[in-house]
Amino acid sequence: MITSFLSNDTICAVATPPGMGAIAVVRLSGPDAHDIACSLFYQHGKPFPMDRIQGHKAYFGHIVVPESEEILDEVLVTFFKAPHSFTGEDSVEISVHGSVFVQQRLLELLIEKGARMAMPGEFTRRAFVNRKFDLAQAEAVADIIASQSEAAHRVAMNQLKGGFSKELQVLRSKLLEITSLIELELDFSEEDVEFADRSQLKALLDETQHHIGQLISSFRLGNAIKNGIPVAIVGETNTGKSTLLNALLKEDRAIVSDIAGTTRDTIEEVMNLNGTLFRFIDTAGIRETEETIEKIGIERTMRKIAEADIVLGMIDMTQGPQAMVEAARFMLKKVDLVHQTLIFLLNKSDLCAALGAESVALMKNTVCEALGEKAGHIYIQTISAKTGQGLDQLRQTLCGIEQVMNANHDAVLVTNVRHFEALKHASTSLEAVRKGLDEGIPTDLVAQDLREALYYLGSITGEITTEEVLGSIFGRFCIGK
Ligand SMILES: Nc1nc2c(ncn2[C@@H]2O[C@H](COP(=O)(O)OP(=O)(O)OP(=O)(O)O)[C@@H](O)[C@H]2O)c(=O)[nH]1
Ligand SMILES: [Mg+2]
Repeated sequence: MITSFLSNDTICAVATPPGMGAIAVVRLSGPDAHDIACSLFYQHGKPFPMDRIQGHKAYFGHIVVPESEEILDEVLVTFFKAPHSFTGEDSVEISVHGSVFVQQRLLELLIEKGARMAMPGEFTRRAFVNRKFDLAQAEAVADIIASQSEAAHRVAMNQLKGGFSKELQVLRSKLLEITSLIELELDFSEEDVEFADRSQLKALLDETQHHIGQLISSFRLGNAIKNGIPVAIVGETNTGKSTLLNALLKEDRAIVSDIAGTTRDTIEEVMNLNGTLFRFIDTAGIRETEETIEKIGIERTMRKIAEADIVLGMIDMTQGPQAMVEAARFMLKKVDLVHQTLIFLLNKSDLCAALGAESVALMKNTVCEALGEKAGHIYIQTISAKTGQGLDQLRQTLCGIEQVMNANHDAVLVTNVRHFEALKHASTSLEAVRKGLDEGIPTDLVAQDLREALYYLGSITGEITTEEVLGSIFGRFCIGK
């Protein structure tokens, strides 16, 4: 039987992670939550009377199996009265000892008394339905649970507190203002008169478009904070890219060999450095090849270079100056220095320590020749991925770059792909509005594009939404959340 998400029955689930722990929390929410809990919760050998329930208060007692009157566990029960709960419904949290048996048995008892097992995300979904928060905030709950770094947590927390939703409200009211100006024209369209002040309309439109544009461009940083700043390790074959990935991770993640073309596919691993997530991407070495699979791997390398915020350009110092210069020139052409940071890593310093300073100078010259003034944005370091020489300095450089990237951290950041897509759609619709106004397209058609923009903004906070969207968002939550 498929139970509707919107049904108004009482649901239960274990809210703590699966398995054994010191304690576990079983959650109950819905119209019968208090009734069901009181039928199992005893104090001083007697069922806890419903009329003694006070919201936000924890009571110590026992869960008693009704037929046998056996005590299942010593528990702490916290009651919440609607609407003052996470879900907005009457709710109960029962803290039991963390035995898997106790958790399971308690769930069975709750179900016997009329509750039903919650589906993934159903508690949060009820909170959304009861307007405890909007959809963007509900998604922030999932992000907080998943956050692996201080920065990711901070961004998610800001979204939960409504920072992003407020921003959207501002945009929405601007769009409504534009709509009302356009509708004024529509009302008088019979008389073929342009009533609205077109310059005011266009200025408002540009302002809104600029605001949306800022949110769209914040996604690159928002996404980097949430999923790790993408750092692509690229270079010719056998330069030591996989050795570097393994050294940074301190584990043998990627296969290392002296055969050129060992890495075929990209390998990604996330690592927390000083509270910041970095997503290191080891790539297939770049060389001329006719081999089909290796070619696909190299194409993928090129895509990963484009997606990265930081590119680690690996160069094998033992190759000699000519090859080094060529490799550096190749990478300088591939990296977009406006949006990306390039770090040249001159590897295998253990084999030619004496050449270190000379190699760095050679790279500096090459970079200066290619870029002139802009050369300052490029880092050059010698390392030995094998012995670990220079890795600490590399970590420091990465953290330093992250600090610069995060300098304007107070701004609201878009971190969610769904929001990013919706904003891009809204922006396209607004572009059409602007074009329509410029080209004198009939006002009712322009109004249609405007409604579309409003629709996309509304879809972010869930004012306008479909069952399918809700299902896919809440389905990704775990049971009990
Ligand atoms: N001496 C020395 N050898 C290294 C160093 N880094 C890598 N190597 C060796 O260089 C060879 C190639 O290393 P990999 O890490 O597989 O190189 P790669 O760049 O991933 O190569 P592909 O995957 O083929 O593109 C291996 O034999 C490594 O042991 C280093 O710092 N010093
Ligand atoms: Mg490799």
